Amino acid sequence: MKAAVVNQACTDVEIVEKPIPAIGEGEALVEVEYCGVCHTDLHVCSGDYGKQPGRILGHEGIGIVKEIGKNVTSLKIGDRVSIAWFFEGCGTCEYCNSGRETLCRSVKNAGFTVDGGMSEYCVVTADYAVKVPEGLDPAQASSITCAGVTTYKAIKVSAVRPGQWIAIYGAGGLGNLAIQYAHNVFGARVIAIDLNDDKLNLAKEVGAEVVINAGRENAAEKIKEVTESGAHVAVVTAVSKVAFNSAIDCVRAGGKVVAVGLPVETMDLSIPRTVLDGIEIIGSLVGTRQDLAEAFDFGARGIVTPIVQKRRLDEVADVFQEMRDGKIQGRMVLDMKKKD
Ligand code: 8ID
Ligand code: ZN
Repeated sequence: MKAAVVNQACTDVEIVEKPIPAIGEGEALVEVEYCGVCHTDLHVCSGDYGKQPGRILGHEGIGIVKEIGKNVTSLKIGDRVSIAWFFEGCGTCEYCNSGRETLCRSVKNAGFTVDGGMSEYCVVTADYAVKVPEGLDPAQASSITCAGVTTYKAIKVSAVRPGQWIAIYGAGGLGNLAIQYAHNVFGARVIAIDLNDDKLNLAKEVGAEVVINAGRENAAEKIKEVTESGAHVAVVTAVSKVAFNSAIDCVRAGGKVVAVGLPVETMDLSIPRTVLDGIEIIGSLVGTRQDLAEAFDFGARGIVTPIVQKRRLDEVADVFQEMRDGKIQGRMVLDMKKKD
């Protein structure tokens, strides 16, 4: 089978030929249909969180179960399932047992610590693969498997209420879905901030009430002007500390900043600002299996519609470069069967 892996130098992605993996007890073999390209794949490829040469990338995988191992009761052959960053938890620790399984200290992450979905076949831990509901397009489901669930969860964590202002920094793959969940599911008023006008135009089309190009305007000042005293919450998906710092400045007293983007940098945090204005800064990591099931459901009912474009697996290096260059609208999804 063909697979997209981290190259030996940990500088880029490459396509290699690999044997179809064998499954063990509790596992299933999935024939992958689609796998979205997330900015996290770029970080993994560059060794930003530890070098993983030869690792099969991808954590926005969707495919069909072809084989099940011994003692699998949660899946059957023919089911359509996800291959997500939260690939498996231990199932017994304080995090797994308190609804915070993505923080499990022995977690396995697809496309990082175990082989992921940018491949014609992939092995999943059956009890951790979330089923895709009927009526949800599989290419769109792939984008919800990371971008969708991550932003849905981040907005949940922000506890924004209907009618409140939410600033979403970064209108890329995650940001576009964040806008849709914030507006269509949580009933919030959305301000989208990016550096790219095309992404901001698309942000408007999917529900942003106000858009700000942070390359031309001081985003925090503009947000304070529009909202009178600042946004109630900010969700940062941008891959830059500049955006994190602006997000802290843009929220009103008592506001929350939910950190989602993963640049390898530090943000500046004024202690008086944090204490005197009661600002909360919260990190949010993907979502649980239940969060993913909920995020899928909004997609299946047409309440959010991921914007996806299908590409061939052998175009993966081009897609990575387009992402580095900030040229992608919505999400590029690798289509394992696409030949033209
Ligand atoms: O669980 C998590 N926390 C999680 C899950 C998935 C992805 C975190 N991530 C991380 C990724 O690793 C990455 O660091 O979220 C970040 C965004 O992923 P993405 O949405 O897949 O990336 P993208 O499509 O390239 O979008 C990034 C956007 O940020 C804008 C870019 O123009 C682009 O539209 N941006 C940048 I870069 N700097 C900006 C700035 N200073 C900015 N927008 C506003 N201000
Ligand atoms: Zn991702």
